[in-house]
Formats: sequence, structure tokens, C-alpha cells
Amino acid sequence: MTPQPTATALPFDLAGRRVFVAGHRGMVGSALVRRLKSERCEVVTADRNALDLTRQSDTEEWLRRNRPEVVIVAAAKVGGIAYNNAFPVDFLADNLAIELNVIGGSFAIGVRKLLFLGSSCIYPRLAPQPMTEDMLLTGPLEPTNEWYAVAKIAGVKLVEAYRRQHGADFISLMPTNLYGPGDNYHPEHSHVPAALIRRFHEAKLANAPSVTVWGTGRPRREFLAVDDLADACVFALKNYSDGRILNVGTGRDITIADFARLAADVVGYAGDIVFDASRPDGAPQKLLDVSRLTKLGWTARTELRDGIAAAYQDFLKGAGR
Ligand code: GFB
Repeated sequence: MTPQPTATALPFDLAGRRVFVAGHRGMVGSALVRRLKSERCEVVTADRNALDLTRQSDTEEWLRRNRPEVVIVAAAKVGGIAYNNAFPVDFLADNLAIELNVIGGSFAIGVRKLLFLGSSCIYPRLAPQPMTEDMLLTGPLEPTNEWYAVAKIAGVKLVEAYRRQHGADFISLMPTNLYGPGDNYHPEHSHVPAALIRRFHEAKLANAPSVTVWGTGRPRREFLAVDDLADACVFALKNYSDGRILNVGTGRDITIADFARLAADVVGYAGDIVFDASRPDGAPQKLLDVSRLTKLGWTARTELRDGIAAAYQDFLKGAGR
């Protein structure tokens, strides 16, 4: 039997609700678990060895048994520019499977509210900057991460489709590039903030005369602290119910060269920075227009330098090993 949607009034109250954070071991999921501690809700999670979200019947069965009322889809196969480029099947197929299973399974058990996390790479490579939510599907994607982007666009559309066809209170947020505690510090698979924290740290210890940064250093990126994203997710769960996607960022970007200098400074590396232009730059600029979220009443709080300093402390605590 198809569950009947229950109209949800805003603000949506999280108090007393069972909230499933799918992907709680990842950087985003663990920030969500931290943030939800200050809401009076019950957080439920599933360990990877107990539940593989790419398996449909297992996921459906888990959801039926655990009956969350709220679901946050923070589970995804993620990685930086090189990882995305090298494993197209994994990025496309795993993410599509997770989306179908978690979103479809949530609807099947009558979940009251679901939040899906997309990515700023869903927008066209050469979208006018800053990118508004309306830029979705207006041009070709950046080739280095189009597999991931196509999967995330499918997720966004699935959420929209459940709302349109069944009136489900499902929403999608599009975070910009993220960094923070719990990041993946793998030298090849990571995103640029974690990669550079590790590389500058190791160069500092080795007294290396120079550090290589991929690409030309000219691309511009907007970096959001993951704890700010978690706060935006809680804000959106409570205050947003609309089929339109919602960008989450700081509204400010920086060149990779300037970001590398900032990271080197935070880590305390004083040697040279050289650029390896044989490595891909990816999209020339990714800056989100965050005015819709700002008008709703949410803005990012963490200054980039402070956030990178906190991420470095996390790395030093052993997260990077
Ligand atoms: O973080 P990143 O891999 O993701 O790379 P994207 C950002 C920029 O940093 C690119 C440069 O211009 C890279 O060339 N860069 C410099 C480096 N040094 C390094 C390094 O050591 N490692 C990495 N990784 N980059 C991501 C997607 O694209 O955007 C994700 O791959 C996600 O899946 C995210 O969608 C939002 O910004 O290029």
C-alpha cells in the first residue's frame, strides 16, 4: 500500500523524533550526529558492516525494522577530482543505488521528512557565477566529476519526483566544497583542503624545500566548514519544505593558489609552493549564490582560516593516519 503523505507544517519539530543519519561515519554524517545532539531527537545510525546501503532489500528491511520519522541522506561515494575521474562506475552506480534505496525505502515506510544532500558540481561547468539554483540542467557538466554529478542530479530529481507525485515532504540541499573534522586525508583520493593539510604537514616535518599543488592554482572554490553545513541541514529540516533545491555555502570564493598559501600558513610550512599544471584544474570557478538560504535566515559562521585551523587540529589528533 502506498503511504499517504501527511502535510507537515513549518517549523517542523525535531523534538522526540527518530532521525536516521545515513552515512554517519563520513565527514558530513559525523558532523550531523554532532549537531543533532543539541536537538531533543533520537539519532539512529547503521554501521557499514551491518547495512550496505547499495543493497535494496537490506536497506528496505533495515528501514522497516528501525522506523525513522526523519531521514538525512549523507551517505555517498565521495572523493576529490582525481578519485572521481578514475572510478566513474563507482561514483555513478554506488550513488544511484544509495539514492534509490534510501529515498525509495524512506517513502515506503512513510518517513515524515527527508533531506537529501547534493553537491555544487551538479551545476554546469561554465554556469554564470555565483550559481543560482535555477542553473541546474542549463549546460554541460565538468567532465572530471560528471559521473558523480549525474548521480547527484538523479537524487535531486528523485526527491522532487516524490514530492510532485506523492506530496512527500522531501527536500534537497546543495552544499559547496566542504572541509572539516573527519575528512579523508588520502593523498590521491581526498579533496583539496585535506590533501594540502596533509602535504604541507609532511613537508614541514621533512623540511622539504617545496610542495606541489595540483593544477594551475587559478580555479576558484568556495569552502564551507562541515559543521556549518550540519547546522544548515537542521535549519532546513525545521524551516524549509519546497521542491526547489537550496544552495548552502559562504557566498565567498578563493583561488586554489591563495587557498594553498592560507593552508601552508595555518600548518606552519614556510617553503615554496609549486603548481603542477599536468594535473586537472576541474571547473574554473564554483561559487554558489546563497541568497535564497540567507533570506530564509541562515548564514555560515566559520571563517575559512579558523575552520582550516580546526581541521588541522583534527588531522594532528590522528584523523589523517
Ligand atoms: O577538492 P577538489 O578535488 O574538487 O579540487 P573539485 C579542487 C581544486 O583543487 C582543483 C586543486 O582545481 C584541483 O586541481 N588541487 C590542488 C587539488 N591540489 C590538489 C590536491 O592535492 N588534491 C585535490 N583533490 N585537488 C569536487 C568533486 O571537484 O567538487 C567532488 O570532485 C565534489 O566530488 C566537490 O563534487 C564539490 O572542486 O574540483
